Amino acid sequence: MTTDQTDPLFAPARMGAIAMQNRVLMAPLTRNRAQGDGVPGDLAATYYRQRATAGVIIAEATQISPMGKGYLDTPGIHTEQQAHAWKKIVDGVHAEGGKIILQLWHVGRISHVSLLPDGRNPVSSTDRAAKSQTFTANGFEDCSKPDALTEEQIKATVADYAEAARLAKVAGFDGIEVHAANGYLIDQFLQDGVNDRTDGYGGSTENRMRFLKEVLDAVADHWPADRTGIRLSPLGQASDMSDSDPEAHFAEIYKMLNGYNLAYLHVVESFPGSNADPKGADLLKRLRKLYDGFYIANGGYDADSAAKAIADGHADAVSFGRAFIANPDLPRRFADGAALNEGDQDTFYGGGAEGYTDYPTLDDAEAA
Ligand code: 8OZ
Repeated sequence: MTTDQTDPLFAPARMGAIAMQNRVLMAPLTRNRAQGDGVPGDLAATYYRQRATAGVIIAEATQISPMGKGYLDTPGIHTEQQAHAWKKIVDGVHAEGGKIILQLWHVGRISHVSLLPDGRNPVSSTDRAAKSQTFTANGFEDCSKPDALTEEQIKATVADYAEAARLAKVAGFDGIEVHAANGYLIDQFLQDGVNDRTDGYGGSTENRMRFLKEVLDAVADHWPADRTGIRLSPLGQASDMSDSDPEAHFAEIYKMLNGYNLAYLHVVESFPGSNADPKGADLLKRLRKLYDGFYIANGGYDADSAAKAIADGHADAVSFGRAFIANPDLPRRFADGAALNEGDQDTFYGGGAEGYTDYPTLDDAEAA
């Protein structure tokens, strides 16, 4: 790899009001190292600060309410204490000249009664259980059967998004990303493989988009559109997700999003362990042409293919997950054509500093 080939990755860019030093973004990564009360710890501050050379960091999925939690030890953004802990993380990234966005998350039915307040059932668009598993104090367990949200509970959940957005502002983030991908609550409304409602939130594309639109309108109470992004996974089958006609459905969603003038659309294009289906890649390219704004591609890219996607006009930036876990200085490694550290899967989820804050930079490796 010559430096020239990766030049597109290092052209400065702006998405909405957020300026970035390069187009190598850090994808949101669930690491399960928060405390039981959803307060991110000091190690998280070190971890994110080490990765501040990313064009922008999109911090890990963070539950907007106690009912939005679906895995052990994920962080939250629904208490002042959590916001305060996040502020320390944000300040550290800013001190290094970096940018950091918070991903707002509600898992919906991808949860387990043991993780929820008073052992309550998870909530969803449906009362059908996900054929999927989640990670609890007892290891992997089947997802619990959910209750379908009533219209009143939908309103309260939308209000939870607004309050979480307010707290993200208190924490000083550069922006927020609404997590509408990967089979979680918003996706459970969007896609008809799950959404079986017969009220105004089910059936037509217009109805299935309603919850998402209400969430986007609610977070707009606290954040301008040009600091708000969204993540979608039109072809994702994670967490028992599917749609009968993803191309037609997501075409309408992308066009609807044009009207919001968001900072960006972030698309999970492929998934670790799944073989890239060329038909899927074509579909995603056709969909992308319908979106007018800044587009972040994610999944299965390396430096070369990311630079090519930008040069070809498919993407404006590319986010990297696994590569950023193991390479805190990933943009520099791409620029230098340097070798990458390999990530250790055993320490992806849960644990302490090992596999979290101890991956060496090129400078560390030279000094050693
Ligand atoms: C991996 C493990 C747990 C959660 C996602 C938030 O897929 C996640 C997630 C990923 O968006």
